[in-house]
Amino acid sequence: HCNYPRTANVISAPMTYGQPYVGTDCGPRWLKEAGLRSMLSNLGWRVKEAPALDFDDFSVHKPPKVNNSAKNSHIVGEGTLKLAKLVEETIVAGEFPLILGGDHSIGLGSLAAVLKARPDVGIIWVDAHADLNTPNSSPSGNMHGMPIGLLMDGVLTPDEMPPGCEWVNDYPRISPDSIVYVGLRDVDSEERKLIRKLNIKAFTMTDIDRYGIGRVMEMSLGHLLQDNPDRPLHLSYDIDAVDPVFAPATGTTVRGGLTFREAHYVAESVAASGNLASAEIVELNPNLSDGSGATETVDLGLQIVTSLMGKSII
Ligand code: Z70
Ligand code: MN
Ligand code: MN
Ligand code: MN
Repeated sequence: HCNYPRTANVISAPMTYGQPYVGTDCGPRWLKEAGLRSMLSNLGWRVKEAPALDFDDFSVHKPPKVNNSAKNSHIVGEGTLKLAKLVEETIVAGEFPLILGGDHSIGLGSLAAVLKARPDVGIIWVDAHADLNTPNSSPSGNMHGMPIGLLMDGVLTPDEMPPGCEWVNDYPRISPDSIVYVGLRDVDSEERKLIRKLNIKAFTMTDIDRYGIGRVMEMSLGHLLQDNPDRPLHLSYDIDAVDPVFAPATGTTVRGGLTFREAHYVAESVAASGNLASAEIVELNPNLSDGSGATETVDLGLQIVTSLMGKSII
C-alpha cells in the first residue's frame, strides 16, 4: 500500500553557510551524477527536478555586525525561506519533496515547510548530533547545529530568533513529542538538558547497542504513529549518523556510528511504514575525503535514498 504521492520533486539545496567548509554544496550534484534520477524512475516514481536553489543570489546582503552566536544568519535565513516556500509548493502540488543538502541548516526551511503544510507531521532525525542548539547555547555558532533548536516549541522567544530568520516566527513550532532522534552520540550539554527537560524521544548509539536497530526503529515509529497510524512522516538524514568508516566525506565525523546495514535499515524501516511523505539527506561533502572516500560516501548516500524511496531487497 502507498498513501504517499508518486511524483518526487528533487530539490537541490546546496547550502554551505551553516558550517565552516566549502564542498557541502556539491552534495546534490554528486548524488545526481551517481544516478539519482534513473534510480527513482526504476522504483516507479515520476521524477521532477526543481532548479537548484541559489543561496548566493541575495536581494539584501546584510552581513551580521558582531554575530558569532549564529554565523551567517542572514544568508541562512534568506536561503532557508526560499527552500521553505519551494517545499510547501511541492507538498501543495501533491508531490514528494526529496531534498538534497547542503548542510543541515536547511532543516530550518524544510521543517518549517512540512510543519505548515502538514501540521500533524512526525519527524525522524537521524544524526550523530541533536542540532538542538540556540544562538545562546551553541558552542560553535554554526547554524547547522540549530535547526531544531530554533523551531522547538518553548525554547526560543520570537525576539531571540537570529537576524534574517525572523520569518520562522510565522511558522508552526515542533512539539517535543513529534520528533524522534536516531543515532545520537555527540550531544552538547545544553542540548542534553533540553532533551531531558522536554522529554524528547532520543535513541542514542548506546540504545542501538542495547536493543539493536530493529527494535530501535520499531520504538521510533511506534512513538510517532501510536495515536495516528496514518500520520505523515518527515525523515531528515544527516550522513554523519553513519560511521566514518562508511561515510568519511562529511564535515563532522564522529566514530562509533551506524554500520553500513544499520544505515540502510533505518531508511528501509521508515519506507516500509508507508507513512514517509518528505525526506532530506544532508552534509555530504565530497571535498573532505580522498577520491575513494568521497565516492563511497556519495554511493552510500544514494543507496540510503534508494532505500527510503522504497527499494526492498526482494
Ligand atoms: C555541535 C554544534 C553539527 C553537524 C556538526 C555540532 C553540530 N553540536 N551538526 N555537524 N551535522 O556546533 O552545535
Ligand atoms: Mn545534523
Ligand atoms: Mn550531524
Ligand atoms: Mn561536537
